[in-house]
Amino acid sequence: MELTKTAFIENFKKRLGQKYALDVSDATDSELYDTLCSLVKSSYSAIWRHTWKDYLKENEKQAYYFSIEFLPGKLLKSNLLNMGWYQLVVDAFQELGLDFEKVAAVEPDMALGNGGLGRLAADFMDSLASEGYPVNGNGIRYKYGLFKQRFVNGYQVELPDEWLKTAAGNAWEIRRASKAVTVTMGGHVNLVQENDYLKPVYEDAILIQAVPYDVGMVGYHNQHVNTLRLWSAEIPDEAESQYPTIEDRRQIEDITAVLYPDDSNESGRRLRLKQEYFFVSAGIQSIVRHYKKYHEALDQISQRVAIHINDTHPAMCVAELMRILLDEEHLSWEKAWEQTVKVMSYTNHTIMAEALETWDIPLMNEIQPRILQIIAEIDHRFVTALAGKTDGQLIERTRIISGGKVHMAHLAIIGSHSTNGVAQLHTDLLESDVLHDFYTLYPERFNNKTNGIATRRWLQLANPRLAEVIDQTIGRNWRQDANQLQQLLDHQADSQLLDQLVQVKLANKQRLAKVIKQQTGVTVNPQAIFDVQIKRLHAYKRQLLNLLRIIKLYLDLKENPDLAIVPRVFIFGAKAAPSYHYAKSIIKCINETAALINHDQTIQDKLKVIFLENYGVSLAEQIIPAADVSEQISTASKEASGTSNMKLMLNGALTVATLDGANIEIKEQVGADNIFIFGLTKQEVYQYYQDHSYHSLDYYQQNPLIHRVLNTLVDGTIPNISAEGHEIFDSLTYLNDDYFVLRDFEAYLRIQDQVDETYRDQHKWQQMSLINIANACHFSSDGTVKKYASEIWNVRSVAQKGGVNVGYPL
Ligand code: T68
Repeated sequence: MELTKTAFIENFKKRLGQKYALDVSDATDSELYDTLCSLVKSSYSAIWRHTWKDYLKENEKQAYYFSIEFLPGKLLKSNLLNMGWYQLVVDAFQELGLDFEKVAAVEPDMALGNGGLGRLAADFMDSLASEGYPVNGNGIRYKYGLFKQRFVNGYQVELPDEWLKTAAGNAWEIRRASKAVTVTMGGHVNLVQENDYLKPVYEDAILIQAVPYDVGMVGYHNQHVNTLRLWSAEIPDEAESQYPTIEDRRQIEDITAVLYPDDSNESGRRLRLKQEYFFVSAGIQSIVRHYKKYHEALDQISQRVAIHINDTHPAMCVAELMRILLDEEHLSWEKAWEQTVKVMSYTNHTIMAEALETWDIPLMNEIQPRILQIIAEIDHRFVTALAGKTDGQLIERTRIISGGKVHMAHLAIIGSHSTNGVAQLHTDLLESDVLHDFYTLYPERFNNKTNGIATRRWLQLANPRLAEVIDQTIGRNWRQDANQLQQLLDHQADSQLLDQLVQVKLANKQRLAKVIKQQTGVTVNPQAIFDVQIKRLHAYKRQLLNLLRIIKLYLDLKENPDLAIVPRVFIFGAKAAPSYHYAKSIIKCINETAALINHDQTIQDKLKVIFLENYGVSLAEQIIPAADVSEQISTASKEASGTSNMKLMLNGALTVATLDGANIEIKEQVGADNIFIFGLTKQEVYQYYQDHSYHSLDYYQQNPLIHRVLNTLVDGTIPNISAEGHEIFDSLTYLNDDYFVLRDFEAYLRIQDQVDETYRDQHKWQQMSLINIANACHFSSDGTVKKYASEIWNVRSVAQKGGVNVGYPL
């Protein structure tokens, strides 16, 4: 049916009647939400079916993105936008006398990820569908998403995220019991000769039913819907009797119960390894089953299938595909290996050594003995092939099994044809340092794919005011093709446009000010600079550097209340891993500093510090459009890429940055004059590592300003932080300040003075802001996924971009 407002309203009322036997005026927000989702789903479902049937008809090569995390946030608005329904539905709701925003707010965030890695996977899914690529996601349907964060007396408290228990929790998923597969874990395995191959015989193994829940990934105006397949662990019907007690059953169901809340440091937990094998095995089995339905030759599978290993968590994909090709399909080792390497590709997201995953051999053996056997054989063949040809030490350093552990990154690199970093500097560091040995073995496998962000969510949806001003300036084509944003560069002298940017920012700041008031009770002045640092709480990201500067400003103002500073509202959003003690101490210190400053009458509006609870996708959508300053201040070399840096620039914030991760590429795009760069470079950091010449205690003892600021942590100036203050003080002084906070402090102060000075010249500021918005198109994930598709997976786009109106029918 043609999509008109009248038709929509008629259908909406009809569906509400069918589902709930209610009129619009009697329905709750939850019922209205559910009805709307149901209409949306019916519309895209027919297209969804065609999308994958067309893949088959055309014999398309498909790629599968394996990620232990996907962090989509809410999907209603994004689906409406991509379907071309958004404005129509808003108008229709208005006509019905309904509050669209209130109804949309019913949806819980789908928070099946920790941070950047999971959000990147979600932006990629949006871009892959919108660019018409035959690429599906494969992950875990956690019953509990990332914990909810509350502050109690300034401390982080974690609460469970029971997203599936809300009425609206599972509006988008389709449970596909018919596509379930069985995952085998534990027990023992013996190889028995049968005909001309060895057959594995499992003893005492546990059978787990993996049930897929599919979520449609709706492309932007192109009638293309991909699948995000999330697996849930259940007890197989035929094995019910094997699990008589609740405890037995729980052991199975626990596999997909909780998302591990650690963004980098989770240390060898048995359940985590089970999760990894569970979704890997389920995903690969279902891919092979699907492939076999339509193709015969498994020795050609790499021509039709690509599998992407997002960080090392799915690295067992290599061994699981080998297992199936060998044990179930009876390919020779050589043929199976050749195909596996061609199918697999891997992205590394961190250079932090402590975050590189390893597992104890006995644990791996306990979880899946056959997989350990296969990994051991891969390792053995790797060593044998290199023996005598290259330096023995290098072989020892690169082999998969050593020191009693299985090295997952080694498995991923050796078992795939492509290893990429997520920003140029990060890839350079992988090649020259962290993975240098592998780079000497396989230079051709290494490549860079700088991260990107979905401009649909992070501009069109999050910042409709800015989107409209852009429409008025350069037309609407940028909504299809983010590169068009560059046309904004022709309008730098358009003072009317610059004024409009001021108005947009102000309106967004007023909106955020309301959220702040509601959540914290603090009134902030929208005329002040909104200075934003939003990301996981981690020592290397240096929220502390920001905090020390805030303390310095506070001391300055106490000393000289008339000091003319540009008023600032410092806004933090960050969750700390529950086990990350130091990060939690930093949260406490920020919260206590905030309480001190916000309640000090003498400070007035000059300084406010706001730490918003429970940072996540939905909160980011409110904060980012309101930001003037973007804090990207990690120690050089530590942040693989960063993506909030890209989202904030897209929304016109100016970046204060170290030369780390993608900040370097942002600087290259906007030019050194349109970004505030400070601090140690990667070379300088590495030099310090080499010559050990950094002594942070000297900075405390010899620099009076640093002395004075650090003392506030331990002398009672900031109340209620006696333990945490000392802990942080010690880390920065006696423990030699791992992340060079004191070393970069003065440079940071200086660059922030420049920020103030620039802000005073609003014309200049808005020009810089415009240049940032225009150049953010270089960081559109549409562009990033195109490179993955052509340079790594070798898949092609099958849907034409829709032109203006390939919307979705009613
Ligand atoms: C981030 N990593 C990088 N990890 O830190 C960030 N880790 O620089 C980059 O922009 C982003 O990945 C995307 O490439 C993470 O977010 C995790 O969340 C994580 C989760 C589980 C285990 C390890």
